[in-house]
Parts: sequence; structure tokens; C-alpha cells
Amino acid sequence: MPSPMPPTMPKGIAALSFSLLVVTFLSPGCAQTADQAWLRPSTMDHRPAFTLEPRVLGFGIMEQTALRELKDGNARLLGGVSDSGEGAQKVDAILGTVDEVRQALPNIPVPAVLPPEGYWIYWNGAADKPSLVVAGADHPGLIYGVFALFRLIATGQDITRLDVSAAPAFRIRWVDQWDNPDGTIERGYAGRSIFFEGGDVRQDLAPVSEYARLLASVGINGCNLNNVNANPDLLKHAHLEQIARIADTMRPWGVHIALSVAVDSPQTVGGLATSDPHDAAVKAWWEAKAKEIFQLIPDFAGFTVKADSEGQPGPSSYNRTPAEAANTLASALAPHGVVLYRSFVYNHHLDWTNPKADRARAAFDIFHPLDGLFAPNVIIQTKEGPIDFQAREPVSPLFAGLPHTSQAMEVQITQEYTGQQRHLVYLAPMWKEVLDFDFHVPFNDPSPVQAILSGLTFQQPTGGMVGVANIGRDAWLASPLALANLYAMGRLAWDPNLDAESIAEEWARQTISNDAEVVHTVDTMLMESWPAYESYTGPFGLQTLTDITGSHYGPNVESSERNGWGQWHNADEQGVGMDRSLAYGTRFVDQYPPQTARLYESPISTPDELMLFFHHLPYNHPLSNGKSVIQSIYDSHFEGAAKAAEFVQDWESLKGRIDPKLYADVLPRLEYQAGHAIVWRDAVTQYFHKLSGLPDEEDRVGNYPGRLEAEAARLTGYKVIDIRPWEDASQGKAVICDAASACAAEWTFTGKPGPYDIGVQYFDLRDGVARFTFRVNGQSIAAWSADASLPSIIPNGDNSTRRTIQSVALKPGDILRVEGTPDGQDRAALDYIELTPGAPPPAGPSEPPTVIRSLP
Ligand code: GCV
Repeated sequence: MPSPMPPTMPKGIAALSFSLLVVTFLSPGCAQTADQAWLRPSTMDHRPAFTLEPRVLGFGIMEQTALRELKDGNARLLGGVSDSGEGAQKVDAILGTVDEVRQALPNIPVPAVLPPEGYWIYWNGAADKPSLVVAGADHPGLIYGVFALFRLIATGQDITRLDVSAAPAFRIRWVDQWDNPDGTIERGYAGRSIFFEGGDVRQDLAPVSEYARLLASVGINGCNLNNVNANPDLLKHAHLEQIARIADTMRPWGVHIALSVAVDSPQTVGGLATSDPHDAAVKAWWEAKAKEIFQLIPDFAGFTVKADSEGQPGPSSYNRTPAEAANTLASALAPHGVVLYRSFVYNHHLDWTNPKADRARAAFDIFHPLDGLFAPNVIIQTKEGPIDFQAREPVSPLFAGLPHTSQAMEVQITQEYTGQQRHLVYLAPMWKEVLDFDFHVPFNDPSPVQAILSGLTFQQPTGGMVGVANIGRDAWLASPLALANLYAMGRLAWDPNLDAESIAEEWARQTISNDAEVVHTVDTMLMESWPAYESYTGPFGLQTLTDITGSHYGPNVESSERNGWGQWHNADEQGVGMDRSLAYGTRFVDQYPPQTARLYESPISTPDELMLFFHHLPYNHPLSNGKSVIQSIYDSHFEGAAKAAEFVQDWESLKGRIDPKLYADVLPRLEYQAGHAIVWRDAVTQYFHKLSGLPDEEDRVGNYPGRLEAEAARLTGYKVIDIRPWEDASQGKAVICDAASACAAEWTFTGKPGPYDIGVQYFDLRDGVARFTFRVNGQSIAAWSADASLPSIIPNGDNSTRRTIQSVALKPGDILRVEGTPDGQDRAALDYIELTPGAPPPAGPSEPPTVIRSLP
């Protein structure tokens, strides 16, 4: 039963009262705030020596937001002391729409044309006393202008000669949340929903207000609140009333809300006999529902639809097309709302024995024939690649295949297949590659995807970019560095011409430091992170090679093969890769316009990074990097894991130069990633080593000097088990402690005397907090709790975790011992220890022997 909610506000945007603003801005005790992300206090050594004295020319709710934000920015970033030691200079800041500014200040050069949602920032040095003008084409534009001003200030730019205007490239700049009414989030990795709990909208919407502020600060104007696997309950009136509170909370920042709806809602919610989109009663039901929503939420943005996909109901049940379903909804929402109809429609019971079957073809096969049939307020929302947010995919050919339809590109901020925020993977370079990908249509003209999305290429009225964000209550995205992805998505949706590196820099300056060296280090780490992740997971177009029928996290190469999900990479003893060519394969290549099709048709012209997505090649086939396919797979995994280890050192170089809390938060995450990258490296390389029977030229695969297997140790209490898939553990085996108290594994050291770094590879299971102690000759060197929340409840590559103990002095005959104390389902499972010659311990007082760091 829904919990009682306060009565909803009187409706009509104009009627939204000042009291709402007070509620929205004053959020005492709000634990989750926008300043945990990039809207932070100044990261500069010296604040600019002026303060802004704001005056707002209008009275709208968003103008009040702009005013409030200006005051906040003043406090966060300005008010330093001038070089001569004087206090901050006061500068008038005038805020308004361009019309208001033109009227109030007739002598300043207000731009004649400013596109919707655009802004103009002007430093008026001509007057006796300098002043600053921030003008919006409209109210949202004013908010974006204020945020842009502070972005410039926060990144250390001089604003005292500013005369700059900007407007968004895309109309649709949305985030999607896959939140369920019960408070869970599908593919969310940062805790529970800020919107829902226990079937209802949460009473405390303070974090929602902070989220809207974050979104507005990067120009995002829409938020689809609920999972695309939509729970129909949310369309019931009582819930819509609750959802109106969310809309009220986000509205002051110009963020409109939207809802995912299931196509069978007329039956499940409305009690009709059918949900056939052609049925008159069904149409009438959607119209009434839309009217009801608009009465509660006058600026409601629209519906997102996942239909006939992964078990969701859809028009195919009535022999109707997606266009017919989309148009029924669109007609109900017209003229104000839009339908974002997802092209992520495919058969997940594909026949894997059929060499012509190909999931990658599905979106184009289904939607291209419908081009021109969609109502003007339907936007087809297409994932950036033809499969499903893999570590790398080619651009979806559908973008070029809908010249008569508005389109949006869907990207994933939440890192479902890219490390689930436990791995640093900055995704802007991936998105940017797609945005800049040129299809050369319609007449061989330059037509990058971004021009298709903005509507320019095919002269469509709208379009844009949607980022599946899935922020939660745990510091938005749990990992501080993952927030660069949310930031970048907003910035690219505003201006797809920005480059990924300058966005990273902008973000780092606001979030971490304005120190040039720090910025350079963070920037480099971010830019190297996606290639690194791709290298140690699924390079050369193999897709992520993760457990696709389970967690989508750790390595499980075979899980994508021989099932109906169609994420095949088609590996056998002779070769690997999907032949998608026109001549011999699934003909997917033929869905691209001619110039692109020619590129991918032959292995000679296909770029290495996509080679195995398009071609099935023998393992000894040379790639353009000069190495064979198999050697490339081996090398890539070793290089990627080495790069992940470097990220730890890069971050350590920032010690003492950045906020110590941030430093301490990020370091164990990177250490974890470095360890998990080794799990990935070993799993994938050993899998292909075994399958192909071909050696690694550098003899690294299957040959790990310094590794001491748990199953070969002297065991007390521990039992040897097989790990599945076998490649997720060294030699396919591990030990688990089924005893009630501690178990132990012991080895006698026989190597050369000297300092060693000791990696302890264990399995950190979710349901319980096992404890480990590492001893040398009985003395405790390190102890830690296995307290991470990793996927899977059995030991495997999802939860295989490495703890590295540095600089341990060893001599032959030393007894090395790992003690594991189980807890609950976490049986202190252990894979191996690995000894690598390390640096001597630093001189001076030694660190306390017990190291306990929480893992992500
Ligand atoms: C919301 C992938 C995810 C699903 C998700 C789906 C989609 O398959 O694993 O959790 O469902 O994409 O985008 O609809």
C-alpha cells in the first residue's frame, strides 16, 4: 500500500510557489550533496579577488534558482584578497533572460539571436564600475549560464573580458535511471534509489534536489526516473501523485521528468482486455493517462519504452509494429511530450547453430523498414553499439538508417559491462568516437553521428543523447572518479565537439585540483583507463568476455557462447571472431552505408580494435599491429593489467597534493582494480591458450614464477575445490575453509633472500566477512577483512581479489602462512600467493604490522 503522501502542490508551473524553493534549497542534514561531486569549494590556491553582488531581473522559479546558484558560487569560489592585500572587489552581477537584460540595460551588446536554452555571459568593463551580465535565452538558459560562469571560474579562467555565448547542440539531454519502486536499481552500483523505497516515492527528496542541481550544472534537462523494465504500478494515480513531488523537486533546475512505461499497461493498470495499440479503447486509455499525468506534472517530458525486448511486452503480441505502438503513445502525449522508443529490440533465443544468425542485426532489421512511419514526437533511442554496452563495439548502423526519424543515442554512465565502478574506466573517449564517427551520408557528405543526433544531417526536429546514470545513495556513483562519466555525458550532450581530454581536465580542475601537474596526472589516468580496461577484458572487438548470463562483471569467456543471447565471439580450436561480412558472414556489414561497409567488409581494412567483431580469423592470422591474433590477445591482456598497476602509482604520486580524504577513498579502489586486472588477464589468456594450443612467445601465459598455489600448500582445515569457470582461478583450483574456525595454508620459502611484494589472491564473498592473516615464521605481517560487496555467491572471477603486502624481507626456509577465518557464506577461499621481488622497506620507523583497508 502506498504510504500517505503530503497533498500535491497546486498545479501549473507558474503556481509553483516560493515555499517550494525554500524546501528545495534548504535541505538541512542532507547527507548526499552536489558538492560531493564537482560542485566543490575552490580547488585553487588563490580565489579570484572579487565577489559578485547579484541582481535578478525576473521572478520565475528558475531565475530564483539562478540567483541562489550565483550566491553559492560566490561562496564556493570567489572572495579572495587582491595582490595589494585589499579585500574582494564587489562586482554587480545582473541575471535575466535576454529580453529582460535588453530592457534593463539597453546599451550593452545583447546578442540578437540566442537559440533555446542558450546563454550569454558578458563582462561589462565599459561602465564606471564593472559588472557582469548572465543572460539566458530562456529560464533554463539562465541557469546554464550561471553554471558556465562558475565552471570558468573554478577552472582558473579569467572572466574579466568575457563575451561568450553558447547553446546546446541537442534538445534531448537526458539521464535515465533504472530505479524500481522497491528502491533497487537495475545495474546500479551505488546503493539504493534516491527516488523510491518500499514501493513508493521517498519522503526525503533532498538528494533528488541535489541530483537535479548536478544535472543542470552540466546542462542535462531530462531525467527518466524508473527502470525501462517498467513496473506498471507507477502509472497508478496514487503513484503519479507521489511522482509529481519528484517533478516539483527537479523543476527549479529545469530538469523535466519522464517515465518508462510498459506497453501492456492498458491491461495491467487499466484493466482493459487488450493492449493492442490499434484498439480504440487502448488509445483512449493512453490519452486519459497522459492527460492525468499532465494535470499533475504540467512539464512532463514523456515516456521511454522498452518493448518486445528481453521479455518485456510489446506490439508484436498483436502483430503490430514498434511504429504503431510508439505512435499511439506519441499521440497521447502530443503536443508537449515525447516518446523515446528504444531500438534495443532483439530475440534472446537466437539459434546459435545458425551461422547467419546475428543479434547485432536486430535493431536495424526491425527499425530501418519503419523509417518515416514514426510520429514527429517519437525519438528512436539507440544504444551506441549494436549489441549492449560492451567494452568496445562498432557504432550502431541504425543511426544512418533512419533518415526520416528523430534519434537519440543511449550510452551507459553506470558501468555495467565496464567494471561496475570498481574499475576506473572513463568512457567519454568511447562516446566521443561514436559521436565523431562519420557515415558519409546521404550523399557522401560529412555526417558524423553527432550531426545525425542534433537533427542536422537529416533535417529532423529533435534528437540527442541519453545517459543511463543509475546514481544511488552511495556518493552518487560510489567511486569518486566514476563521476567524471556523469559529468562528461552532460558536457558532450551539450557540446559534442568538446574533446574527451579537455572534459576530463575541466572535471579534474573542479573536483580535485587546479595544480597543473595534478591535473595532468588525473587527466592521463582517465584517458588511459578505457583502453586499459578493454585490453585486459575483451580486446579486438571480442566484447567484454564477462559472465553475460550472470553478473556482467568478472571473466567468463564461454558464457557468451552457445546460447540464445547472441553475444557470441565464436571461438574454437582454430580461430575466433564473428564473421559479419556480406560475402561470407551474417551480412551485418551491409547495414552500414557503402563507405563504412567497405571498411568493415575485409579484414585488410577493418581496424584491429574491431577485427574480431567483424571477422572470424585463424589464431595465427596477422593483425595490422604485425602480431598474430593469439599473440595480440596475450600481449594486450598483459599490457592492460600492467597499465592498471600503473594507475596505483600515478595516484600515489598525488599523495599530499590533493584532499587526503579523496586520496584515501580512491587508492584502495585502484589497488583492487590492479589485482582484478590480473584475474582478468590470466583468465582470458589461459582460456585462449588452452583452446588454441598456441604458446605465448613471451612464455608468460600459464607460467607464473613466484606463484605458490593454495592447493599445493600444507593445509590445515582448508579443502581443495574446483573453480568454475576453470580459468577464473590459478590452475582451476582453490581452497575453502569449511571448518568452524580458522584454516591455514603454509609454504616454505625456497627463493633468493631479499625483499618481496606478496600478492595474496583470495575470494571475497558477499555474504560474510572472512578474515585473513599473513604470517612469516609465525609473525603477523598483515591482516585484513574480506568485506567487499562483490557479485556472485560462489568463488569465481567476480570476487577473486588480491591483497598486496609490500616489501617483506624473506630468506630461504621462512615459513609463509595464510590463515583464513570464515564468516557466514564467505569461506575464506584462497587461490594462491605470489612473490615478486620488491623494493627494500623504507628506512625509519616501520608501519604497524596490521593493514586493514576497506575494499569497494
Ligand atoms: C534494463 C542489458 C542489461 C539489462 C537492461 C537492458 C536494457 O541487457 O543487462 O539489465 O535492462 O540491457 O538496456 O534494456
